[in-house]
Amino acid sequence: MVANPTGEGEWPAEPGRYRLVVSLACPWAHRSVIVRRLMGLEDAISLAITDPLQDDRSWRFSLDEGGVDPVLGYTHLEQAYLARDPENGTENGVSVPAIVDVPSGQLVTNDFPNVTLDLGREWTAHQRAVAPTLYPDELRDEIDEVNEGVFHDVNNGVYKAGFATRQSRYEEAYTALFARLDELDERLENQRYLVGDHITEADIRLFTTLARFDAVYQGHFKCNRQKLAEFGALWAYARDLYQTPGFGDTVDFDHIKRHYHQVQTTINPTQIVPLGPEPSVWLTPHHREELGGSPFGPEGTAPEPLERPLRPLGPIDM
Ligand SMILES: N[C@@H](CCC(=O)N[C@@H](CS)C(=O)NCC(=O)O)C(=O)O
Repeated sequence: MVANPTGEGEWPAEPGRYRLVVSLACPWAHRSVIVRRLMGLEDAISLAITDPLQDDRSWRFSLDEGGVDPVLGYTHLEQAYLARDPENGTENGVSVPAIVDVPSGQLVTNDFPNVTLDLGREWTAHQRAVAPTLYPDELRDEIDEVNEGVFHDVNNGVYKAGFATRQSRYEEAYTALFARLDELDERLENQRYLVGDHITEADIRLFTTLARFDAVYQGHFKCNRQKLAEFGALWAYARDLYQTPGFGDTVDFDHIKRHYHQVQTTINPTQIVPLGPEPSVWLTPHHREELGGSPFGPEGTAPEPLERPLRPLGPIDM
C-alpha cells in the first residue's frame, strides 16, 4: 500500500494539489467519483477520466486532446507510477482509482478503500458546508460489517464468478453472491439505507456494483440467477440512489459496457457490446421515501447538479 493524502506527513490535504484519475467503467474508482461529488470536493481535487479501453501500457488519456491529460501532461497513468518509482513503479500493475500529486507528477495512492474514507475524513476543511457524514463514528462497526460481506460476496463476488476457470469456483461465487443479495434485499425491505437513516460509505460501495449488474455482470460474468431489476427492495433501493444527485450523474453506461465487453476478451472474444438494457428503467418511481430516512443526514443537503456531464458525449463514443 502506498501513502494516503492524510492531513499530516508527506501528503497534506491541500486544494488544487492532487488529481484523481479514474475510469468511469471501474466500480472501485466510481466510489471515489461519488464521494468527491457528495463532499463537494470538485474544486479541491480535479478529475481525470481515462479511456475505458486500456492499451498495452494500461490506462491512457486518449479521450483528451492530443491524447494527453491537460494537467499532468501524461499520455498514460503508468507515468505517474513510474515518476514515484522509476524502477519498480508498475510491478504490481497500474490501477484506478489513483491520486496523483500534480507538482511532482507522482502517484500518491491507489489504495481504493482508503481513497473514499480519506475524502470523507481528511478533507473536511475543504468540503462543502452541508456535506453528509459518510462514515460516522457511532455507525463504523456496523458499516464495516456490512462492507465486509458486500466486498467478498458482491463487489468482488461478481469478478470471482466472471473470471472463474473452474465450474466449482464459479458456482461457489454465484451461490455466495445471490445469498448475499437475498440478505440485502430483505434488510432493505424496511429501511431506506443499509446502515442508519442516511447514506453512508456502505451504500456507495454496494451501489457501484448494482449499477453494473444488469448491464454487465448478469450476462458477461454469468451472474444470471436473476437480474437486479427482478429484485424487489434491492432494485427500488438502487433506483433511489441512482436518482440521488452524485449517484446516477456519475454512472456512465457507455464506458462501463465497452470496458468489460471489449477489454475482457477471454470472456467475450467477439468484443460485441450489448445494446441493452434501456437505461431509462433507472428513472422509474421507487417510493423509498415512504420508509423515512433522509439521504444526506439531518443537516446535509444534496450536491448541486452538475454544470456539464463528467465527460463530453458524442462521436468520441464510437
Ligand atoms: N486492483 C486494485 C483495485 C482497483 C482495480 O482493480 N481497478 C481495476 C479497474 S476496475 C484496474 O485498474 N485494474 C488494472 C488494469 O485493468 O490494468 C487493487 O486491488 O488495489
